Amino acid sequence: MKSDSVLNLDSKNKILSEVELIKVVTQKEKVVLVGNPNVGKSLFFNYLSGMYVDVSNFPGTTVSISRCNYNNFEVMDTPGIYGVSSFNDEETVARDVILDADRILNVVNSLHLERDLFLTLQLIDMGKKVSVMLNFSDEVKKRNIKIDTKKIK
Ligand SMILES: Nc1nc2c(ncn2[C@@H]2O[C@H](COP(=O)(O)OP(=O)(O)OP(=O)(O)O)[C@@H](O)[C@H]2O)c(=O)[nH]1
Ligand SMILES: [Mg+2]
Repeated sequence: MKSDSVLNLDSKNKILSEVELIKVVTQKEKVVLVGNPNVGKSLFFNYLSGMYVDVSNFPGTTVSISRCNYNNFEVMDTPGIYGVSSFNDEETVARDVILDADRILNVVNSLHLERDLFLTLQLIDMGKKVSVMLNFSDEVKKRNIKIDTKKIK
């Protein structure tokens, strides 16, 4: 064997740590849009994605999941759900995608906070990082409703 093809332990470790570093740099953070039906998840997803969207059925189901890249994030759009208790295919798929996510962007309809925050509590209980996006702010403004966002935190 030629001497230049033999690596000592130090060089092997150096290469391995560089591979790990490359993995960290290239792996995008997975952000998943989650929320009740018709809260505006896809509208926001379309805004982020521009053109390049990959839509595929979740394995073994007819439920479709859309993916796109946005800056350093891989963003996924999920079907609308009221809970994550695997009551139907949509909930099962959403739960699996959530479990694999780094961060959840929970879209809520600000006019239906009492209904929508039920799912928010379930998401927080799953132990994920959850950010809540208060959508339908135009309707809130029109109706002169004031939301105390500090209380939601
Ligand atoms: N007025 C108003 N309408 C909105 C807003 N966001 C979304 N919509 C409308 O709400 C409807 C549903 O939006 P989608 O983006 O399809 O909602 P979704 O959460 O993806 O729905 P599902 O995938 O069926 O769960 C559409 O007609 C949107 O144009 C908003 O902030 N204000
Ligand atoms: Mg949608």
